[in-house]
Amino acid sequence: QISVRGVAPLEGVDDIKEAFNRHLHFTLVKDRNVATSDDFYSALAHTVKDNMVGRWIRTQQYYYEKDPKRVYYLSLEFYMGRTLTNTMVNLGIQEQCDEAMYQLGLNIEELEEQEEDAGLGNGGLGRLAACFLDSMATLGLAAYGYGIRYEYGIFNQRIHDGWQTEEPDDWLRNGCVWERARPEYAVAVHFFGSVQNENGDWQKPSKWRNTQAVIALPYDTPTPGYGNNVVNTMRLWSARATRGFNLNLFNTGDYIQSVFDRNIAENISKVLYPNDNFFEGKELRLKQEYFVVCATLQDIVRRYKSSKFGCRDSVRTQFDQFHEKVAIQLNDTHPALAIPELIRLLVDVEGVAFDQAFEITKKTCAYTNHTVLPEALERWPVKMLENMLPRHLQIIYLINARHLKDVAKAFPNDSSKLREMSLIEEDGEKRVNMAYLAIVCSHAVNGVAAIHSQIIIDDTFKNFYEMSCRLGETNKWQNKTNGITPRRWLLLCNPSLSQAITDKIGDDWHLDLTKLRQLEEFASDKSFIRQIAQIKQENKERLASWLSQSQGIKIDSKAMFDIHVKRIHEYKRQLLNALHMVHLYNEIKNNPDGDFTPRVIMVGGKAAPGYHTAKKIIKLINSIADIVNNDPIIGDRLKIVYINNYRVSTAEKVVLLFCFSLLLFEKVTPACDLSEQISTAGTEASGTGNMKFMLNGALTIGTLDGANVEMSEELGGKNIFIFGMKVEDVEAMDKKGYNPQDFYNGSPNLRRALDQIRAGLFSPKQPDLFSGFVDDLLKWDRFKVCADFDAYVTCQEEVSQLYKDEDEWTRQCIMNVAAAGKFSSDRTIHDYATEIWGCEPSPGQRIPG
Ligand code: 26R
Repeated sequence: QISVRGVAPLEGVDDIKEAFNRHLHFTLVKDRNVATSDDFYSALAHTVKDNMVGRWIRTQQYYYEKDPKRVYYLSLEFYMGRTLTNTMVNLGIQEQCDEAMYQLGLNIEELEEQEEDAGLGNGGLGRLAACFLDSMATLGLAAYGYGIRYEYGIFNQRIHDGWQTEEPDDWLRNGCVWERARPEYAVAVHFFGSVQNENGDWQKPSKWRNTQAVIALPYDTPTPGYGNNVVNTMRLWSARATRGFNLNLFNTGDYIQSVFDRNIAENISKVLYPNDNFFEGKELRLKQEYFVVCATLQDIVRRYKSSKFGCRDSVRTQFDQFHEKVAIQLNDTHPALAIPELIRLLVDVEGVAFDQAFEITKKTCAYTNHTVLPEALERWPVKMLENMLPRHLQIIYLINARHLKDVAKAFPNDSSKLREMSLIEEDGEKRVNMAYLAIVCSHAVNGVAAIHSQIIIDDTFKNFYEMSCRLGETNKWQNKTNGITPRRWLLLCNPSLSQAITDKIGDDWHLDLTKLRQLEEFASDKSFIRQIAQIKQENKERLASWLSQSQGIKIDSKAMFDIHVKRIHEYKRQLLNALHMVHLYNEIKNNPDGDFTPRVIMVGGKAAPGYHTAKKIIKLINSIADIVNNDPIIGDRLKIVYINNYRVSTAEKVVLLFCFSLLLFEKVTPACDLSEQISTAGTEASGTGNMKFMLNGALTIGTLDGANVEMSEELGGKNIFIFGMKVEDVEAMDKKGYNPQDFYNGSPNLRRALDQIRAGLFSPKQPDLFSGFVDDLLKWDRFKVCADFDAYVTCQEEVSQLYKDEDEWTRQCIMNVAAAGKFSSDRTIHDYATEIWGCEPSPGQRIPG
């Protein structure tokens, strides 16, 4: 037996062993005989954390002395996943730890598996925030992530009889090694109550009275940069009842009840809302949004005031330079209450005039939009705001009054614009449009891929873009194409591919991913092709054996791994994939001796608990899997074909739907042959899974949507399977009037598949289970699954053809890795820093010490 990651430099190994043993003894109070795997994990995690705290303190001291502009990334979600391996990688101590554990007779990979996922996010938006923290530290920015320390993260998915069920994610059950409570920085957050304005003037400093207070207790987690000694902070707030919470009950004698009622306050940070792309308008969610914003802004202002000017020790009292020291990035509108809250602090607490407070706020804040689906846009009822945040509603009205004057200036003689662009929507229940609020009070607004940023200005926020143009607001509307951190999404999750790349081009790509272009030179090199193919094969075998061990699923690792993992949503069109499965099934059944390319189709992802259609899609895919995988005729015949034909012509299609988690995402990424990115053009803002697969040497089948467009550009339009309607085609079709029935009638393959599903072929015990579903699809088909079906099938046939030519397939995989450089979140963050935040990244510059 050798340690898993090869020979380690021996310096440091003894120290690590010693620290590990010390933690096992003193921190965990265990000896080797009674210690569990979890104890060993914790001892190692503490040891690794110890290696970081010196850098963490020094980084913060360094910021205090240098007083650079601070960047605040405000987000309701941080989808961090596991921390141990990532920390070892970024600190450069992975091999030493590995060797130390080996010398102690422990398997480090087993210990790594003990760590809980920090699943404080739903999907793309939350994981993007996590990648950004890595890149901000790596680029040496004085940055902070601010969010909520949910006691329960994204639910754990279970599949019962093909249906999704949800289980609470009790991720803090065994404690969290990485976080540190900071009670000395706790602050109060107020809700409800009423406002007293001076002379009834809302613009004047006002008093917000008779509120209910909740304590926000911060927990800090270090976020290390890669190889530069920088360690930034992610500060997550946890809700605590105040000492006197519901003391009136106490006074009336019900002490026990008053203690119970502390839960009302503490529920604020209890659980992450599992909605992705759907606005529900729940009061507790609004409380969460204000809670994080209010606590964070108090922290930001405190830090601004206490920082030094140059070398003088005086404390800042003026706010005209606030925006030169503070940049606040709003991760979608979820933290958009930061805007009225900052204005409130400036006006009511710091005594700044309203107009100046507005200007400071606008120069400080910037807003990123992550979705154009109308049902995902936050529109809070005025009634709810009036009740919970009366002062903020006043401030929003003041902002709106200012804004509408500007609208009138920009669009003279067009009163319809006043109604269309008001922050307050008046049709039906009065609501505040949070995106409009964020746009009006930000100096920069950006989309997350080129096509998405274009759609925003052409369509979603057309009026606001037009107004900016007329008022001469240049550089307000921007694009910042998303990225992923190459540390977690290549170095950490795919060590063998990383090593093969480094052997060819050196390791500069760790910090400059565009260096991967140099691989193009080797793309046709036969021995490199064989090496890369071999690595992919080993990754697939690793996934296959993991699936068989942990989920009891047996698959053929030689088959094409066709992978579709992301949140389940109609716009992402898992249904299109499902129809393709049925089509393949039919093709094999009709021609059992045909020469099919074996595939393992894996679909994974969570549906929002209340999203019935998405849950039905999960059930449908599992139902198809049941039939395909267990078809008594086909199944046996496939086996016979496989054996009889001596592997010349095999046909085995396996469909899997597994319980999805971020961990699983990390496991499937290196093993993917074909990445499914098949949303209706114009619906996926960017996508980031697409980038992860590309970087790990998968080919993509996708529509010209989100970042797929730029992936295709980077590839020069080659080595990627693009199919289906473009945004223009979708628009034209909507104009003309789309009728899915036409496609049903025009496509025998589609008709056959839909008829089979409708008739219950895949739900024999409940033949009408999917009939309503199919009927609805043929009536509306909002995301044009039927319209793209034939193009998808044809494109998949090309994929199957190419897969038969292993060398050519692998050459194209290498070209994909080589073209993935643009999609590093280091590039994304560099652009945010220079074009929005106004601060200089210092990549490669180490913090002294
Ligand atoms: C509850 C409601 C307000 C809500 C809406 C939307 C909650 C969460 C979301 C998540 C959305 C905004 C999201 O995750 N969007 C994704 O952002 C990714 C990162 O920019 C993109 O890559 C992806 O295309 C987009 O869907």
